[in-house]
Amino acid sequence: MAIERTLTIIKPDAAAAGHIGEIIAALEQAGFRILAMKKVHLTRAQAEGFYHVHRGKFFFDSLVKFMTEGPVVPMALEREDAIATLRKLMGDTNPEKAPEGSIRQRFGSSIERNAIHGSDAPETAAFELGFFFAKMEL
Ligand code: 3AN
Repeated sequence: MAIERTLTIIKPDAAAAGHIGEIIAALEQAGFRILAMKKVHLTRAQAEGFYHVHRGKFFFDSLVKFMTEGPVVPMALEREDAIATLRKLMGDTNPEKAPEGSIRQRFGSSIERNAIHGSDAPETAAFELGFFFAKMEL
């Protein structure tokens, strides 16, 4: 397996609830190296741009509202098989279906307010890393 990069975001629910440290600890314990990290409060236009693939879906407006309600913590992560490993560590989109011990099971409260984002494929990882970080930051 090759070393890969992926983008994660600690979402506004988990950031506001004081779970940033615990989520970073879980990521580091799982072998992820943090290449870059920031704390930002997204504008509506930025959240719409980040989630452009979901435009038109019934949950789009609500998702954008949620993602702009408070600061988020995007991070560029690196490890072997990073994309699939992070998705496994996060658990199902719906925290009720996420395995015991996964980040969404521990910190998520609904299918929308699910604590963490992780890129789902190499192409999306490339887009999402570039959305938050300049080349010289990585
Ligand atoms: P994932 O984050 O697990 O890849 P996506 O990409 O299908 O899930 O959805 C992006 C985000 O949209 C989710 N993290 C969640 O916050 C929200 N979302 C997805 N499906 C729903 C839904 N059925 N109802 C409300 N929000 C949803």
